[in-house]
Amino acid sequence: SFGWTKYNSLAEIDAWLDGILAAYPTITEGFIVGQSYEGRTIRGIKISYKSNNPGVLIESNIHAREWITSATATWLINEFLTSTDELVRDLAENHDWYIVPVLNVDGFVYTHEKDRMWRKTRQPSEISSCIGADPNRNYDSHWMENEGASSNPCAEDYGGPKPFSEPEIQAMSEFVISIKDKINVLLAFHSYSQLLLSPYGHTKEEFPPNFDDMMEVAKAYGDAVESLPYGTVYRYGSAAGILYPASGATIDWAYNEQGVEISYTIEFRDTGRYGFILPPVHIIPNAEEALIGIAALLEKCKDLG
Ligand code: 0X9
Ligand code: ZN
Ligand code: ZN
Repeated sequence: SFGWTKYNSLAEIDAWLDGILAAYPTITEGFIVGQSYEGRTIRGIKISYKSNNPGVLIESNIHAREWITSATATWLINEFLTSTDELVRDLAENHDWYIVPVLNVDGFVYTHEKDRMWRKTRQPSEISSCIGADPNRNYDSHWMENEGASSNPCAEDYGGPKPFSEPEIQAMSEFVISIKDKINVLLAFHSYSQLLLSPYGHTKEEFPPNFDDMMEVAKAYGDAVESLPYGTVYRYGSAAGILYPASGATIDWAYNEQGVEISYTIEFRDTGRYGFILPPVHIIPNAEEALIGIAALLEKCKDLG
């Protein structure tokens, strides 16, 4: 059964989502991003308390093994709908939320049933017996440039045979385009390392025009997390600058090609002790950090105009 003291299967998440949509029919709306290679439905939920709110898009579990991301995304959905805390109510009611808890549905099911450490999609390659591409290298923005992805189908960061070759990423790109005039913030949930990563991903030689603003926004997130009693610390910078070059990622495509001005990768807990196999006792603390961090991030965006 569904809960946040354990990690849930895709079937459990889908059933829980159905329950939420049925319980909050006026505030929530289900949407379909598209179909995966194996024919699963990629689902999302819009939460909207009133019209003309600024929109925030959360993409989660694009990497199959990063289970803390969908656990956190579902916890946030629940908080936005049920919390009586004033900060959470303000956050929930003054934004329109578009949340995709599990984007890489095939990979996610595969991590539950076959290989806990699977990262990529599950679409076979035409040139190799290795399966899948890195969905976070498959967007059409500086695709495969600057050693930001591998052309080897067996590599974990294989960019795919062409941009948007993966049906999940083609579908997500169409969904982003369909709502891009309604959103100015995109948050891509990943794990692990406790980082806030801004564009650019494809080069560390250049920085985006609003880089200083994005760093202020990231600092606000990190400071908010540090205000909690857990002692968790986040570092921040551009993706290529403080992590490694990675081209064709969601946030870079949304920022570079679609004009989404605040576009962040958030790498959740931990810093490597457990890595992707983060024990479930971390779910709620991590989600609390995400909640207070996102609240501070959006508040800072508002201040900056
Ligand atoms: O490599 C990735 O895709 C992300 N790290 S992870 O360990 N979750 O795989 C980081 C992506 C950040 N880079 C860009 N946005 N370009
Ligand atoms: Zn380029
Ligand atoms: Zn990831």
